[in-house]
Amino acid sequence: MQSFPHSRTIPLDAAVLRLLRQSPAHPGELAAQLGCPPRDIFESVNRLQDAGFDIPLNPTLGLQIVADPDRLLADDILARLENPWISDITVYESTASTNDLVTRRATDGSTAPLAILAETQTAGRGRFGRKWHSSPRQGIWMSILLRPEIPFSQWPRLTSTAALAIALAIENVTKLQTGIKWPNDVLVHGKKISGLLVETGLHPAAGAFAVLGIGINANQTEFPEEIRDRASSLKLESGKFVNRNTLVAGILDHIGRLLPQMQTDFSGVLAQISERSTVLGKALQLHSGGIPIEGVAEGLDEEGHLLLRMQDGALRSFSAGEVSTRTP
Ligand code: BT5
Repeated sequence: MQSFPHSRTIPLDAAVLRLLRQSPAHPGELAAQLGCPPRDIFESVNRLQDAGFDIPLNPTLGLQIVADPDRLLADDILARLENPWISDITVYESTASTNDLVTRRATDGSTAPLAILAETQTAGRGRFGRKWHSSPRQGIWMSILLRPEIPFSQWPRLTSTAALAIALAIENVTKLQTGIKWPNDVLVHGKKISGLLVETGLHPAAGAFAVLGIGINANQTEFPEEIRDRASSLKLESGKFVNRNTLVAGILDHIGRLLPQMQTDFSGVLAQISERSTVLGKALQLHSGGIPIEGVAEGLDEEGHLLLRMQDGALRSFSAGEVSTRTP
């Protein structure tokens, strides 16, 4: 069995899952590896079986994971993380909005990075108070508490950085090509798979915080009438069921890697976004409250703002809004 340096920085059940994913093992081997009595391993395996894993004990090979449950599980996400920058992960069966739960943790004074997921949201929201459909057990509805160490004026970088993390994780897990629609959507084959909602707040002692809300359609096979023409899921686009814990771990790994880059080399992040942009070079209408503005998207500036060439030849930069392709 391979060495396992982080084994006890994560909970026992996560550590057991991680070791068993490397290779089947006998309970005694796991106990020795994890520095605990064999009885703890049996109890852990019982808990994992109760959570829906199928882990039979083969007399020759030992314990082996033969089936994973289709449930979001904090231990399974932790077991799959390669970058242990985040360790506080909680999964709820149902909540109004995971952004609200994380905001509450932040206003209660939590400082460490943490993530909250729910199998469904009863009042999931998008930008401008719009509804976000969060069907039970088919998607990823997740919010992350972050305190970026950059000036507050640069915090909008978070939205683009998270969009890139989602795009990269989707590409790794599904092999699909992704598009990033400025500023906060990830598309596959032109349809919306994922949306981002970044909200900020202030705690008197702990300071400013950001709540990064991520919605991803993973395994839906149908959508409500009002979004059917624009929305899709990874399963519909790839034809394959997606293990959501694998995708969550992939997103968290990419976020953990990209956050430092966002602080020191944001142009490197932007270059990867530009490669995937679905708007650059296109004639667009931008809605940001008030009269829609028309122009051609020429690029992203150093803060990720959209640069639009106006009809009078001027180049203007926009930090937020909703874009649609202009029909002549
Ligand atoms: C977004 O807003 O795209 C941000 C969505 C963020 C959702 C996450 S889930 C976890 C966390 N908790 C929350 O309560 N929210 C965050 P926006 O760009 O405003 O897009 C909203 C629009 O997308 C809606 O008006 C619909 O047209 C469409 N839409 C709604 N649900 C969708 C879905 N599941 N898939 C694709 N499009 C959807």
